[in-house]
Amino acid sequence: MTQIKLGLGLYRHMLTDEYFEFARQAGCTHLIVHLADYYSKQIVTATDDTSNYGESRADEEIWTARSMIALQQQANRHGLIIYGIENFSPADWYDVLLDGPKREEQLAHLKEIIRNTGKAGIRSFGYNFSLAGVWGHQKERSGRGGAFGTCFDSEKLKLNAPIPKGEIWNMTYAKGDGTFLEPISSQELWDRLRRFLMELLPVAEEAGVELALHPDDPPMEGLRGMPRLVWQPELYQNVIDLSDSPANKLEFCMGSIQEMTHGNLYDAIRQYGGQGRISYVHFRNVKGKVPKYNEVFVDDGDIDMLKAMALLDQCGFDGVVIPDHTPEMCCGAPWHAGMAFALGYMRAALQMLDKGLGESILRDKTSL
Ligand SMILES: [Mn+2]
Repeated sequence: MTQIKLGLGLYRHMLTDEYFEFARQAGCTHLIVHLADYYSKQIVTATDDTSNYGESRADEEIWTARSMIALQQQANRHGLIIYGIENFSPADWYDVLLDGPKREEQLAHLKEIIRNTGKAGIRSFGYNFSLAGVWGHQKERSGRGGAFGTCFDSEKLKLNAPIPKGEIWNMTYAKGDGTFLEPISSQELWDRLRRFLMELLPVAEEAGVELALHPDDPPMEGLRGMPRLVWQPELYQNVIDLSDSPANKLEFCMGSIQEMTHGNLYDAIRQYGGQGRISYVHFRNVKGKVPKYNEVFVDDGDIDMLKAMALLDQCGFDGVVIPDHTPEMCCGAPWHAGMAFALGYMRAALQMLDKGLGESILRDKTSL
């Protein structure tokens, strides 16, 4: 039997009994939840490159042990386990990212959040150490049959549009003064990540929580005048090499890694899965690479997803796979239909592994 677990990612407004029932009905046993308080516009239009996702507000209550334990219990009542939380709220850690005056105070709060995550029996905490964040995506009817999917085309963007002060991760945390963030070097950003991990990893280890880094999405070397950290597959190794703590893990986004121009996804699964460093997986497919790609249905992209799942299993990966974004299907419930389609495919892939078909999938000459 494969130890890989099927999960669904839910945004904060989806943390309700109805969404939990939907996940369980689709065969999920685990959830990855977003608690950060943001109301995302999701997509930045081609011409509107200073628009942001909205406001980020600090919300103490959602991050308390009491609140997280209650959420875990609510999921448990539906036969689900909350496996991970994805993303800090920008309002809670902007000065950790920017090395600003509130860094110490915010680090103390992040440590408290990690301790509470452990108290709620949540194994993983996904984070994205980025200044520009996920930026420049558009949504077009580019999926099979005209489905709405997320696209990236660097030619349609002002790639170096500077980030206004008061904004991080496309979100406003404070009123700006009309000026912009000063560019920093790649080395400076790596140093900020290292200092963040040195502070947080001992706390995470003690709490029984893994800190799992998402690669850059889109995986560009620079964006909005700022460097990026993991924009090629080999750069993930630098993150691992920063600390051998068992809490130092990866939020392995197959889509983002496939979009990178170096290497290939299968070797990345062997390399990082083989080191036991994958905490959980964003199981999504894509056509194309940087500087132009489209996110597509799970069975319709450049990745042989059955091979990817078999490789994860062969590495002994025992964490959760979730669909991540998926094209929306034209119907009364576009998000649900897209997710149900992806989950059905993933469930079939896991059942094939249970039947011992992983080896033959990996031997199959037609696989990529
Ligand atoms: Mn992802």
